[in-house]
Amino acid sequence: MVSSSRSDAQPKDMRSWIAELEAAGELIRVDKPVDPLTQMGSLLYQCREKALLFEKLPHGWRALGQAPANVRLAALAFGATEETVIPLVAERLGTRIPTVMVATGPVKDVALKKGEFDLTQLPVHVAGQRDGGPVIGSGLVVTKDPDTGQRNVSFHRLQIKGPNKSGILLYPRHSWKNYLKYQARNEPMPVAVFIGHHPLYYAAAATTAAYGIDEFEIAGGFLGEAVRLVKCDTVDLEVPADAEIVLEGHIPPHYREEEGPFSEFQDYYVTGTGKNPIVEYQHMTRRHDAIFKNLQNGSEMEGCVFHKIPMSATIYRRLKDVGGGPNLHNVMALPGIFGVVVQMTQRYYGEAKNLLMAALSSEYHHPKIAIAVDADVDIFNHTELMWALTTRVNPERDVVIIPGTHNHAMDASLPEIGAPGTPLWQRAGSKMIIDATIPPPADAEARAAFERIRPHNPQLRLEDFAAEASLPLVRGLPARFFGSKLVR
Ligand SMILES: Cc1cc2nc3c(=O)[nH]c(=O)nc-3n(C[C@H](O)[C@H](O)[C@H](O)COP(=O)(O)O)c2cc1C
Ligand SMILES: [Mn+2]
Repeated sequence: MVSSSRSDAQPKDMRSWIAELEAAGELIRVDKPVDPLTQMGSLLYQCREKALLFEKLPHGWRALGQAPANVRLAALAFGATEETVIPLVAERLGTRIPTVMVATGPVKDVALKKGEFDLTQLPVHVAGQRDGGPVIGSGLVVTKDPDTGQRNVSFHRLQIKGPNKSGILLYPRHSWKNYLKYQARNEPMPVAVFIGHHPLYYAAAATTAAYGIDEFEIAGGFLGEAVRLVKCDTVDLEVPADAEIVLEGHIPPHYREEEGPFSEFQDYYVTGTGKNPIVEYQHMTRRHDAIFKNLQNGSEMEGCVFHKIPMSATIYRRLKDVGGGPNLHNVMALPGIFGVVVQMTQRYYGEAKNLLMAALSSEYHHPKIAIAVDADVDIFNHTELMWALTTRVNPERDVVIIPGTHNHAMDASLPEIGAPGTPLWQRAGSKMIIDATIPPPADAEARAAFERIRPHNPQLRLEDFAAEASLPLVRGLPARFFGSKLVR
């Protein structure tokens, strides 16, 4: 269906998101000049509570970063809270909305041919001291399966290598699979990269679903509205009409070049570095007053937030039917995202281990360690998590190691097999489950040993008794002290 007029309701885009952040008091405007090559990475890396809008960048650019800076801000984009966002996203993963084609859109305001644009003039930043160069971290890459025409959308780091050339890291998933098909035909793979949009597009692109599922339909489900697509000018691909910038290009077959190092999601530089493919760009379109998007990785940075939400929600969705419907409360990826915590109340002895095994073999390659805890453990407070691990675990019974598994190829703690850019690339390792749950409610007697201490009057406030006692004094207290709804 092609409709030429814009719908009455303004589509959700990066501008509506900036307005939403500002209204919520979650946006910091940086009005001093910032150099993306030497200064921006440092500013992004220390801004973990709020989003940053850089207003004075070289060549007149503005750019958004750390938006979302953390799970709390990601929850805001979904209209949820830190505690409710994962069950909500798990539900929305079940409602994909078909895309609509439109004749044109804001991203077509300006069209620039090869020679008329220069990637080195964009405000692309260098994230860390040892990075190989400036890297577009916010480019969402659209490709197609050449056999079926099925679309795929995913994140890929794009290291700037010239006015119309970048590197690309293709981790062995769907766009790598598409690329291998083009390579077998000895043909370049057409790509379209869009930069700058509503964060739910980014969350959808970071979702690992079945091969053949269109991540734009997942984005529609997340947004609660159909994604509006326009045709690219020089490749047979479609991109969001309401993005800020689009680059059109192709990845030549068989060709590889040195790429990396790059400040990655685990907070390390080197994984994935090596001989990787490149992208050559022949066309750019953008809004008249396009706003750039900078995205920095690191264990607790924006890049990891985009991993955490769909990964946790996908695992939640997988676990909710294990054994006919467990009493599952929440799932959350841990820092560095090779671990995941499952919050549940066991119905039967041993049920936690059943769920943990499923958590380690989902759509996602990352999780290596899965931990189960009860509802009274605040999973967003890692002091609470460490407390549960040390006071609720009998190691010989509750810790199980599964040797000889396939693990994430960018987990530096495991031996690497093959090299990036080749079909053999992987890490062979092992996985671990830790059951830190307490006995099920059906065994009330055994469970009683784990009843947590509570003072007589948890509703009393120290500041009502001593004027100098202010909130920071109680910040470390678990949410349950205040009668959180998690207490069961
Ligand atoms: C911030 C961020 C950066 C990422 N960078 C890359 C990358 O450089 N290369 C890559 O192959 N995957 C990268 N990913 C992971 C993929 O986008 C993600 O796994 C996605 O689900 C893959 O899509 P697919 O399941 O359609 O293959 C990144 C994810 C995020 C959130
Ligand atoms: Mn995919």
